Amino acid sequence: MARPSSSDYSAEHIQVLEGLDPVRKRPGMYIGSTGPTGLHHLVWEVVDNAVDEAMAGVCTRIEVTILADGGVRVTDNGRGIPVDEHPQYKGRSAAEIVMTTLHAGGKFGGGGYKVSGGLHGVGVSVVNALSARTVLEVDRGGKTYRQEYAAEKSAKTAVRPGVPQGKLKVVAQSKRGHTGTSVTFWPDPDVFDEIEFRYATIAERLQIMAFLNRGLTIALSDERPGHKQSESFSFDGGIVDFVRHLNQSKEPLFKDVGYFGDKGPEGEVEVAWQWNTGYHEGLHSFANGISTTEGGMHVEGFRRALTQAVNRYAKDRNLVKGKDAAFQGDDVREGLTAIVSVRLADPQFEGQTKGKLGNTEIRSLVERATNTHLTRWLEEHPNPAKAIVAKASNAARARSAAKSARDLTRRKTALDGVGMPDKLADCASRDREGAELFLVEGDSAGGSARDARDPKNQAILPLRGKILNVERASMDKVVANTEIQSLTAAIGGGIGVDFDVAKVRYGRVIILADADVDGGHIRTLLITFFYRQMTPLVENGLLYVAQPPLYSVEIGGEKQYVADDAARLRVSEEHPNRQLAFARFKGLGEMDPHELRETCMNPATRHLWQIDVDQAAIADEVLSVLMGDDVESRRNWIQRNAKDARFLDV
Ligand code: 0RA
Repeated sequence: MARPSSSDYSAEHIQVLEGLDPVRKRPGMYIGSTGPTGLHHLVWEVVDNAVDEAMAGVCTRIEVTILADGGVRVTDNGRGIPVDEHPQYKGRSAAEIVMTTLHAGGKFGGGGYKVSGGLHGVGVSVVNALSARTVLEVDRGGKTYRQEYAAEKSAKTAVRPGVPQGKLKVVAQSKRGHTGTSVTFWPDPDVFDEIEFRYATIAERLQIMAFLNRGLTIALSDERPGHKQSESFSFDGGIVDFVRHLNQSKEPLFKDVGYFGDKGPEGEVEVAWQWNTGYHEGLHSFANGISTTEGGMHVEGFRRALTQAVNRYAKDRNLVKGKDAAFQGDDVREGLTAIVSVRLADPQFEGQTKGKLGNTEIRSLVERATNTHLTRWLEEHPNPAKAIVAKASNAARARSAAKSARDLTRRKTALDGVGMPDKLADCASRDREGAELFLVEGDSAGGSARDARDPKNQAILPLRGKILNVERASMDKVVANTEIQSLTAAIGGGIGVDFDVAKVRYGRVIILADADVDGGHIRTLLITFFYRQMTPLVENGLLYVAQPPLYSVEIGGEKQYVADDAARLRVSEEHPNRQLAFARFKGLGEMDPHELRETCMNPATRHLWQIDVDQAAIADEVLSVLMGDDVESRRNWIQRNAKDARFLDV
């Protein structure tokens, strides 16, 4: 994947030219959407171009600025876009061609400027096409060049995107020996649903880019009034620092972070790893700096070699006994945090969200390299190696214990109704569509809920206290927990890898917990449980949270329910001339059946939140990452990251 030296590049390499109209007509084809994701793609596109320069070894610093007027500037100290006249276009500079023609960007023919993948690498011209105004500045050959572009709109003709407002001109002498490119753009409000950039979104991505490109400095600053902030990312350890960062809030199993880098004709691979004492696999993979959330060939190669290397190590040293001694992949990866980053010339992104790397040749490269380097690392790090083997042994034991426990639950629930938990007050109807299961905190609230329900189609299962934090427990403990067993039996679809959403006995599973902080914690625990152990239940939209009010108040002889303190404030403001007497509910158990029915159970009057996968992931994150932090920073995190997660109320 070696790239030609900078002298190989010049204007004649730029090829395949097409105007910008198609981008304007179908923006989604080029940037995915015209929502916030697409808007931020504009930034990624320009930054990717700058990072390409860094990968070529000719750029050390990238600055991203969100300007006070809402535009974004990306400046790098790379070679600068070529400014000489383009051979096919007399009188037009190569830079102008790069900015105003499709597929001309950093992409060159056979001679090979590196091609980024997926939605990226479409070229900086796409950014120009979707901006109201763009300014290019290039430092090269001792001079500073500048050209401006604009979307020209008139009543008579269709919009003409990215039209040069004059030629590329020398505007100054550049600083001695300095080269680089600066692209400033103002997204066109006629294209995007909204044009407000999110600092946190940009910061998160720039940090990942800095992790993936060791030694590169990426600075971000926000100059918008009321948003003023800045930070700079630079990691001498690269993905080793990335792994440390991910394991920061966890308990590492040993202090070393393993690392290797290797290359072959297929491309380059870098891997870093460390285990923590938890039970989840945190494997993050990238291809050409783009996150491959669905995995792919690089991940397959790594997993296969990892399982083999650890098994070989354990067997050679007689660390495992018995005939079924071999670890499965899952056993070895329990508690693993790892980064797999590959670079290749022609990445094929596949799968539903184009998040899966399809290049088979990269699988053998990663597998071969992992086998060699990880095997050596295990030999050279005997204490970490023994800790990894011990952890995998425990995982294997837990896996078989969990399987027996699951088999037991399955036998118990094999016949309809038989083996249902004693405390389940089931509903009469066996029509799954209309049937609802309420999970209620505590026996006393369970009693109230039973009185308030419609026994035809509403079932009640009281749960005692806080259920296990599935983030902190191994699978065998999860399956052995009695509350989880009743839950699993009542729902009827099994648990974990065996879960079958077609067997679920209810059309809705509704979490009903108090409106206070403890209730919030119970909701978070339960949502995380469903997210981890009954994922399709969440994916199919069967999980809900009921929102019991915190107050009731009498206004003009009519009783109103008030969800929370914010709502209480609103109600007070709506009735400035009245002294309102808000009565606070201490808990669900204190509501009379009528109140409980009206607010949580009667479909005509209750308020339910449907929990989708994104929201469930937030709950999961709260438990896995943030439980050590104080309530205030957890709230801030949720506010920044969740669309709406008031139901968590941590
Ligand atoms: C085409 C050719 C070369 C560099 C670039 C484009 C380039 C594009 C962008 C966009 C943002 N920053 C950029 N930096 C470089 C090769 C340059 C050479 O031959 O010296």
